[in-house]
Amino acid sequence: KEVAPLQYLRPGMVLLKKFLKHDDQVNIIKCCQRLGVGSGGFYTPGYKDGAKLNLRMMCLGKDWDPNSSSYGDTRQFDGAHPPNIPEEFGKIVQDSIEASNEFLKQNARAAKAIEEVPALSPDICIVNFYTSSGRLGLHQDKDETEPSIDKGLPVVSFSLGDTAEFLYGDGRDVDKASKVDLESGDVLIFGGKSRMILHGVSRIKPNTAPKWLTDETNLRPGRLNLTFRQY
Ligand code: AKG
Repeated sequence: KEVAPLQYLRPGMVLLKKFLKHDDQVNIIKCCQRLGVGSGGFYTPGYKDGAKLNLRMMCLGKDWDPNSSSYGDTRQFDGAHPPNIPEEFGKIVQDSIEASNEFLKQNARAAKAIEEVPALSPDICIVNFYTSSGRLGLHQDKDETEPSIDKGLPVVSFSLGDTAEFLYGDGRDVDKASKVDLESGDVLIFGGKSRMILHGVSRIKPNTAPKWLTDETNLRPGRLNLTFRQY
């Protein structure tokens, strides 16, 4: 079995480069395209003051409302129920956590501690689509339940399409944040000691999606990101 290169970014944070296989990438995009035009599909979220987020969003499993920073079973603005998380997505999430733990065990000495990413039963997936001008400010994912956050249950993120410049760190200063490219097929996991890191997307790099992916899915220029969490 081919082993994907894994990168240890900091305690609790692992990047699995090109972990999503060719067929997985195509299937995930096609599935999001199908769900995205159905009830509960993509919309442009906005805040009460009229500011719009610089992306299109769809929630699976539960709805996350950026205005109230809370989860619910239906969307406030149209009453739609979020579609279920497709089973095959959940399987890839489990596989990615197992792969991270294998890697962490092998690298225990380098990391100076034995760490494990806690298992996750994702019941929420937020799907974001960024066009080339899309971005997302530094923030923490803190609207899940206290037990979920206290246990450090990870956020698992899939990247598809164009590459994102992803920022992460402990403070709100963008200039001091660390930077890593998230390319199509990459899976990023942050849990444990990194569960509350500040993170965001500073830019999307145009024309970086693999050609085979856009050919096979007709994905428009931009980036699709899925983040799985447990409420
Ligand atoms: C979020 O949905 O909370 C994110 O931070 C998404 C990050 C990304 O697009 O890589």
